[in-house]
Amino acid sequence: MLVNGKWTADWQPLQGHDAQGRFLRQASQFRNWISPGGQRTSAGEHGFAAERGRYHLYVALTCPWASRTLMARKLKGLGAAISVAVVEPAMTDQGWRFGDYPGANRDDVNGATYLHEIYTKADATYTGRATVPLLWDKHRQTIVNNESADIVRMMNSGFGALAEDSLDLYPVDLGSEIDALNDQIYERLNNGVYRAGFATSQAAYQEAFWDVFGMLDALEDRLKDRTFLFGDRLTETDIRLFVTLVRFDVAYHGIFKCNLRRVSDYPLLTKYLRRLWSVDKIAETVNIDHIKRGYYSIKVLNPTGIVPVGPAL
Ligand SMILES: N[C@@H](CCC(=O)N[C@@H](CS)C(=O)NCC(=O)O)C(=O)O
Repeated sequence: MLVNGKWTADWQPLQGHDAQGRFLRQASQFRNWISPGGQRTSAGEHGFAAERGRYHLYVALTCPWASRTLMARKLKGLGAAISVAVVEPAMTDQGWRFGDYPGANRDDVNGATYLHEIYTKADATYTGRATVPLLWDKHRQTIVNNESADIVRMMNSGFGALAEDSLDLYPVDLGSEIDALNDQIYERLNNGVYRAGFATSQAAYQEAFWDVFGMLDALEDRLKDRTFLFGDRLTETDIRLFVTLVRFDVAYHGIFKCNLRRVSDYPLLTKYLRRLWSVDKIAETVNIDHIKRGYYSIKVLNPTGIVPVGPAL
């Protein structure tokens, strides 16, 4: 991670732990907001106006949080307005790296080799992890935001006429229900798998493990009579669930020891996953090779770096 703008030690996936061995995630630090007129909205500085070609999104295809933002970009028709760069899937000892791995890019916008260079370009004294997703402003030469939940909402409503308006990922009438279900899915499933995978005590692992499968069971039940989580309308909550489901059998079941069941053992979740996969352009945001290679390159969990061949999909 970066400490006062300097890269320190080797990259470690372990972000932090409490006294019981529970995994703790770092809070995102850049929280500015893009809006049609550039006026300050809920957070951050003034002056990030929605303009075609001005913003650049850095992602890893292995990363579920980054993939949320890629999905929102596609669904909101912002592909031409917001450019993207993809880092290589395998973690290096200096974190995410740009390069020539198939499906990855060089950094044409900032000419960086490692993602952490972009954090220090924005803030020469930054202390924290150099995470994806990261939304960069080419005009002001700084980071707009590095929190995927914010970026998804910005893509939904911050780009005005540049975005597709036939799809509203956060309809006003569902706002509080979406927030409540997002919280449950985040805690028990999206981050639950990480809490299981990075636990450093048996008790913390088991606590997370049962959260994960309790949530999957509850979602299987919820989907009995619905196309999407809130009925016929696809919302941001579907995006947030999809990114975890699509990684589950190929990564979390193995490397994070979430192995009571696979998603493919849940008939309705499997149908739901296929349904979303076939929604226009969503499949383009998924790269199973990057997902497997990325997770299985986490040395503390897999010292040999061997990537499993299966499962058959
Ligand atoms: N709160 C962030 C979390 C992002 C995050 O943890 N990204 C991971 C990849 S899945 C990362 O870049 N980790 C690098 C590191 O921790 O050094 C978000 O949702 O945007």
